[in-house]
Amino acid sequence: MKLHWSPVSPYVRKVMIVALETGFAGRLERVRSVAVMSEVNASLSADNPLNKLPTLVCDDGRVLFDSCVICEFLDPEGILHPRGFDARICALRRQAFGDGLLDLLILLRNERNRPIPFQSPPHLSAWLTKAKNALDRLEAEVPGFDHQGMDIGDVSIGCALGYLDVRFADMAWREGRPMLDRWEADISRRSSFMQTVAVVE
Ligand SMILES: N[C@@H](CCC(=O)N[C@@H](CS)C(=O)NCC(=O)O)C(=O)O
Repeated sequence: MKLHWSPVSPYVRKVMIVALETGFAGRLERVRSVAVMSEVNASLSADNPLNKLPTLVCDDGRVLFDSCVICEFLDPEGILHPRGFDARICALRRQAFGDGLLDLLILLRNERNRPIPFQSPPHLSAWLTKAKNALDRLEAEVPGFDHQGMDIGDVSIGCALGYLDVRFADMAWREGRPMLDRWEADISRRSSFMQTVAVVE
């Protein structure tokens, strides 16, 4: 299976963590692909017209995106995707929470990278406030996390926090959020997280 991959994409990291946890990592042929909002990557777009990472080309020719679909595909036994209804909704909600935070961070980063005269202060301010509100809510939710096992929600939230460390050190997200800080420190000691730490080229 061919995975359009990048060493710094947090959504790709989700997929790699799941693949390592479920035993599929060895079957993935990682192809270094570059995806940015302002350009079209012809070889990536040939597989995925949305031009997004991650994109998985299966051995039977099916092309899967986005990260949620790929993660589910790589977890046929439900190791990280609980089968029971309540546990499943809880895990999927937390996955949406982590992915939603990431979506905000990607928007912020793209806007920050534009030349200053073209940046939109209201958008920057609103996205930053929403990201901080999301982090505050996660801090409040940490006591309710299942601290024994790991599911797809943990993977997604862990990747969002890891991305903050890589791209938004100035946000100092750990300050005033001690429970989330400890939780992230714990999950980032897992082998699958350690093997997929972002590498900024
Ligand atoms: N919801 C998607 C988001 C994927 C995404 O936005 N990936 C970024 C890279 S980190 C991307 O491909 N950006 C290029 C673009 O939006 O054109 C997922 O979970 O896979």
